Amino acid sequence: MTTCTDPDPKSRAGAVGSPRQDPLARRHGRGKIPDADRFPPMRTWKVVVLVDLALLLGVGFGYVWWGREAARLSAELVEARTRPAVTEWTARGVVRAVLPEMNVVVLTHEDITGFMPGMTMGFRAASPAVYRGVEVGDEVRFTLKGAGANVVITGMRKLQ
Ligand SMILES: [Cu+2]
Repeated sequence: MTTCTDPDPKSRAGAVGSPRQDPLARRHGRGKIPDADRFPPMRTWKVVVLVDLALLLGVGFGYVWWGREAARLSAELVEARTRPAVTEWTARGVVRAVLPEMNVVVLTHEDITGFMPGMTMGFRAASPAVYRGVEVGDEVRFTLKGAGANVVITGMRKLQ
């Protein structure tokens, strides 16, 4: 007899299994109001899910795009760091040989500050025009241009 008159609400909640006391069942009852019929809860859920999906896709694609962009930028940065800068030097030298078939001029050149000490060596010419009119034994002033060891003579002028 005590169980039927138990005033404790917690023990009543234990009877939630019955459909009359289920809060969801009560909600369904409210769904029968005409206004709620015009905008069924399912449609709102569909919209929310679709918007969420669209946002997720948008953010996902943006993330992938940004990831690729970041990778490309860092690769470019590494390349720019390792690639030697294009530099130009001017020095004096004496022509030892002109090899048009190789497009090379052999010069004994003075110290080229910041590049190499004085020596005799061959340089590639940017074009045959560079050594046109230049003969073995001529003292010349020449301009080198390039990056690292990859340099060419871009100009050569006979002195005196
Ligand atoms: Cu040299």
